Amino acid sequence: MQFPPNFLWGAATASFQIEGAVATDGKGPSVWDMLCQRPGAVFEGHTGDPACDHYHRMTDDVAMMAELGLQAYRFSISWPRVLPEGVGRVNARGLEFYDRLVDTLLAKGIAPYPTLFHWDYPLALYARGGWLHEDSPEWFAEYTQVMVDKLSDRVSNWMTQNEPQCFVGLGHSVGVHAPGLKLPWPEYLTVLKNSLLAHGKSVQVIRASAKTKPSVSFAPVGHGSIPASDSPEDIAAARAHDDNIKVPGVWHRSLHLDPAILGVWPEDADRVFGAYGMTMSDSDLKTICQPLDWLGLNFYSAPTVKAGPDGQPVVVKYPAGHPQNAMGWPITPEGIYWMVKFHYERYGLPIVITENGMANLDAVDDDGGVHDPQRIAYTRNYLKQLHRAIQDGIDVRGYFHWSLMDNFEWAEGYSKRFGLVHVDYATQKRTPKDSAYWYREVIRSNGEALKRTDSLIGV
Ligand code: IFM
Repeated sequence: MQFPPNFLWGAATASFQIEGAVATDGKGPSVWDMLCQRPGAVFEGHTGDPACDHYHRMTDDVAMMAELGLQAYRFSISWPRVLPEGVGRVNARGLEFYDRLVDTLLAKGIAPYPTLFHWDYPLALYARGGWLHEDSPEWFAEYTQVMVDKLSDRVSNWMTQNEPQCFVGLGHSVGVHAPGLKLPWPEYLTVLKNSLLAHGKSVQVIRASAKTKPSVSFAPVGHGSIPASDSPEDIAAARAHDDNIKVPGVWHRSLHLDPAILGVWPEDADRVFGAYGMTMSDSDLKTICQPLDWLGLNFYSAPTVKAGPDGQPVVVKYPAGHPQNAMGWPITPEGIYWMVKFHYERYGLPIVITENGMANLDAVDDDGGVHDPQRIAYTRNYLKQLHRAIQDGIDVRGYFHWSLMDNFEWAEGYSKRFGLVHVDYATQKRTPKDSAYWYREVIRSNGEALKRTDSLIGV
């Protein structure tokens, strides 16, 4: 079972989830620092300090990545570490951290894949209105310029934003992510529009200023419904379940991807959200829709969908006891196949899986190892389905496991462990789990190791 010759194997993290050092070397606070102080917002009051203390342990962490055979590393840049007020004054020490990170990765032969924004929005800009402010797209463009000027002589692969559905929807409508707002739909739509304009302007800046030829994308949540059967009706229903907007909601894929990739505001978005006064002009869409080189997709779980008597999608409930991860998310390997298929058919861009993995109840065993056969089985089965998609002609170019190491899982604090590497937060000891050694074998064999079903290869 071979993946294509240049297939890229990596792992991913995000700044707030691993760096710690939330007020070190001139870093400004982010909206996540603020939300962590709100009683009840984050599991047991956990905060971003010290997380994995990666800010101080970066060199060793990169050495560990090299030992694990990673070819690429997806990380995010903390906007307020670089621009403590969000715009204006640059914090040289913050910038220097990412400069060193890139050099350290390159010295180990690991390709850097930075994401400009993975949710740690500068608190100073939030105080000025945040994503509701009409200047917020420009603020993001200014920040992009700083990073491109600094890193683009060595970095060519850029992602603008991670999972806009989450920071827009969970942050500004559902209220469980920072900044913890439950805005009415009109304001939600303003945040959505400004985030889209910010993405577009950011791509423009990257293309205009990069010193090496850039390859640009973003990393939305990948939705994929699994058809209940191979019948054309069920397949059409599963596709419609992902594409159609029937009621106001924050997860609709096409609210983000249609404007950014197709340059259109979906008709059913107009129908469902039209009453809330948001307008999307041709000139907005022109700014938002910039050419992308590939599409990053984060994928974890999918519903199964069948065609109802009228052909409309109906979600089929998973039976009691269906496998799930420690977040309670159903384990659905086939979902990644349908997710990349439906996205490729609708958007036509080459795809990179920018996140995929599972939270598990991992602990260090008496023998000093961390044995996580569930994560190995999960990843093996998802990767086999990804391979199936490639065999079917879908242009998938890479896979980043989420996550390199256990980290701050947002509102769940440190209670959920997604890493290939176990982190003891009290001592900061890193212990590669069995899955890390297994993944190294998968990378080394370019997928051939997936044919084996035992969990101990490479350990
Ligand atoms: O930890 C998150 C990540 O920051 C964004 N995607 C989903 C992961 C697991 O919840």
